[in-house]
Amino acid sequence: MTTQTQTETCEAQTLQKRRVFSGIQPSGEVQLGNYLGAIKGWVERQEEKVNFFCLVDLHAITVYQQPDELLHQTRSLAAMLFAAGLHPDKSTVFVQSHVAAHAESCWVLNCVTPMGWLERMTQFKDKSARQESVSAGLFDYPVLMAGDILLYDSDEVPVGEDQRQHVELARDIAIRFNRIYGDAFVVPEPMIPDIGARVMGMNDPTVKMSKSYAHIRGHAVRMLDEPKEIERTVKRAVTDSGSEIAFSDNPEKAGVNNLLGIYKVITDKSQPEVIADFSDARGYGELKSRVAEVVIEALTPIQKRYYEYMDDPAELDRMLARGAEQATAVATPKMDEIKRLVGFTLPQRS
Ligand code: AQP
Repeated sequence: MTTQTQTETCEAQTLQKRRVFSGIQPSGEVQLGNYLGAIKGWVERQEEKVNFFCLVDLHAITVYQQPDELLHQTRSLAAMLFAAGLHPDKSTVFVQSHVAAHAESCWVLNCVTPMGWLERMTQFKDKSARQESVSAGLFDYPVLMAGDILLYDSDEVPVGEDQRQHVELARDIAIRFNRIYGDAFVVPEPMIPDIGARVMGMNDPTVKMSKSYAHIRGHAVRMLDEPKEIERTVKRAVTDSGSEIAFSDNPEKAGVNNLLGIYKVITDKSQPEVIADFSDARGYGELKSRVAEVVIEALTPIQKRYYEYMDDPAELDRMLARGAEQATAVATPKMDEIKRLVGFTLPQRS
């Protein structure tokens, strides 16, 4: 094959690949739910798609973040994503505030989004109930997220169940904009994993495991927890007074169901295989020990690579700069298209 034919084949393959966008907030220590519900799937499918993965720092400040901590958390999250297996040759990994089009698109989309749509968002209701003072940014969070997704003509948005409503809102906003101003946006689809979509708190299996609760003892397995800490958290996980180890929708069995779900996603086994693995288990104590074992086994190599990245901040900055450049090359022309459709004048560029 000539070099030109090779390049053409490569471009044709890239054109056929579906585009994926997803984001994660540098709003605290990454927890097992973020990994199993989102990051693990991003890594496993990065070969098949054209990927944009964004560290959404603009979203993070919708709830106050101590500035020094935000700075650390953003670098730490980048190191974690690369350590988990995102590769800069296969995925564009970048920081949201490095690409100006994200904030710009949010403003334009704000002006086509009815307030009533935002008032229905359950995450806003949950998060605002926990704040003393609720920012306009928190209310507007889903519109910024719509801008993130739509700027990249994303076909798919892989997220955990908690973000489904926001992706559906992004679809509605795209359809409304296209109808008012003309076809600018691809209407994206949420991609929610069957299991792992909602990892629940170890201390309370009725509440989603969350970075914001990660400081509460026993709530989360954090990605950087040492093996002993992971073991302690899993062994203390709330279960029930029974002894049956089975997948179940029964709210009383939510703790056991959560542990089995974690085991299933980490080991990539089917439900019958998981149940077979525990056929000889003597009670929940043994279930917990084995779940802790597979979690530790999965996280240990990620932690090792994480610390290697954190030891080389200059390299981490270079990787993020490369991601920002690639993302800007896609987002800026899209933003220009949006501006033209809305009727804005575009400044002359040299
Ligand atoms: N418990 C979870 N189970 C499955 N998936 C989860 N995700 C988060 N928690 C779970 C998924 O992780 C991705 C990144 O999440 P995010 O940082 O954008 O915000 P979030 O959904 O609000 O996650 P947290 O951990 O609860 O953060 P805070 O506490 O800061 O709000 C998303 O795909 C999400 O679905």
